Amino acid sequence: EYDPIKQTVTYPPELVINNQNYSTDSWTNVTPHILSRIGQNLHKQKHHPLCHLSSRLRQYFYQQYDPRKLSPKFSIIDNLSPIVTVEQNFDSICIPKDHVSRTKSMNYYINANTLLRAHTSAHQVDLIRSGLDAFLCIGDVYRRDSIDPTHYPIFHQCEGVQLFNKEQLFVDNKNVRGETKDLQIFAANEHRDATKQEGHTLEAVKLVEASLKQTITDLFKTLFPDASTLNSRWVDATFPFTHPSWEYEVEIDGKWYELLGCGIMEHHVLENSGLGRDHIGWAFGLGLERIAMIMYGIPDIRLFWSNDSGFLSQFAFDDSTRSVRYKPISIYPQCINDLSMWLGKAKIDPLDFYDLVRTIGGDLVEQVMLTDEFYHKKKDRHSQTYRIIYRSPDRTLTKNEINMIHKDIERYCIAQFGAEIR
Ligand code: FA5
Ligand code: MG
Repeated sequence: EYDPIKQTVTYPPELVINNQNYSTDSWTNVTPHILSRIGQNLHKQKHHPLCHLSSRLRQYFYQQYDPRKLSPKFSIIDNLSPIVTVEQNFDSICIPKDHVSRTKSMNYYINANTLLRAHTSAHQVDLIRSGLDAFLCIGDVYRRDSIDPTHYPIFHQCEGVQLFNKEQLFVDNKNVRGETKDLQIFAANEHRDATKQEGHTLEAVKLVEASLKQTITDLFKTLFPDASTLNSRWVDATFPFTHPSWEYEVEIDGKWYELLGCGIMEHHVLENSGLGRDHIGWAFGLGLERIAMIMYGIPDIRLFWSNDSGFLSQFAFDDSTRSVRYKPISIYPQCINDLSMWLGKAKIDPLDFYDLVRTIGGDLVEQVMLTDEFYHKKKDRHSQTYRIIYRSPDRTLTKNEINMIHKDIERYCIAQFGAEIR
């Protein structure tokens, strides 16, 4: 039996996922709601908007040919299992042992060693090891996160990586005798600063940066043909596995949206992949939902999981480059319910509360916020108020239906936290 709060007490000793057995332990925190979505592979479901977008990414990158191999330069991998090791998701790409992104409160762990990948970067090292020097890796990723119209605990990413050796990088920088021998990717005395890693020459870094930014900018021009109206910008960023790093943002209706993170790959990642001091490369990771929402005008991230024909039928066409705008069938009303409660000496971790609400309310929950929190000295008790906004993405909910869910949430809070509803 699943108990969203005292998860460890009630997990069976083993979970069976995709016919594989995984032992559970004190790290286990995957929820049934999440497990039920493994294997749905929206990015491969015919006519699904995420599948149309995947096809467009594929088409864009397949245009580039490797003149020596007479085959597309980029390999495209979209079928890797989302169940990965801690080594793959974090260690292999140099995420420090004490980094916050590793915590139970941010991830869905199956056990202390195994989790649902939090990003497609988990596969960088394996794919480079397998011999690839240019690839896309597309798949579902899982994170415990806030609840609102642009965040969902499962979304899809596309990782892109391109590596260059000296000949590939300096191909347009030959001297009059057709040689590149005076140019180097690596030099002994180079130190790390804001513009580059230790050991890298600035000229190599700048060429890779230009290739990365050119690729991304041109990709978005292709995805949004009327991009003259689309403002974009590069924002400096930090990732443990790239340096320097950037985020790419676009402006829609006066708001800036982050579409991807990217940068020059940390040389240690290439070393972990078995490469020596002869390659440099770029990597990016973009969110498919964010782009599809802009491309099709889809207002709510939960719609991607809708089985409603009113949604899916709007994408039932074969030509993925077709430009369509999503038309809401009608606007369904929101229903706002507050839950105020007295707790004991311990507060509820909002992330635990979000999981609880998502587990009980499923996709009928649009947004959850902690709206008030205080400590009453005399009573020696904490108080928390959460606002839960219910709305179905594709139908009108009845009052009764919402009340039943809301009452269930209250019951859990009473049973598990000794909460007293105010
Ligand atoms: C990453 O996941 C890095 N692995 C990206 C990367 C790859 C950087 C390679 C450098 C090199 P981030 O957590 O920012 O970074 O997520 C990347 C993109 O995924 C975001 O820009 C956004 O488009 C999307 N994304 C992130 N969180 C969510 C969410 N909760 N819901 C929907 N999309 C999301
Ligand atoms: Mg980010």
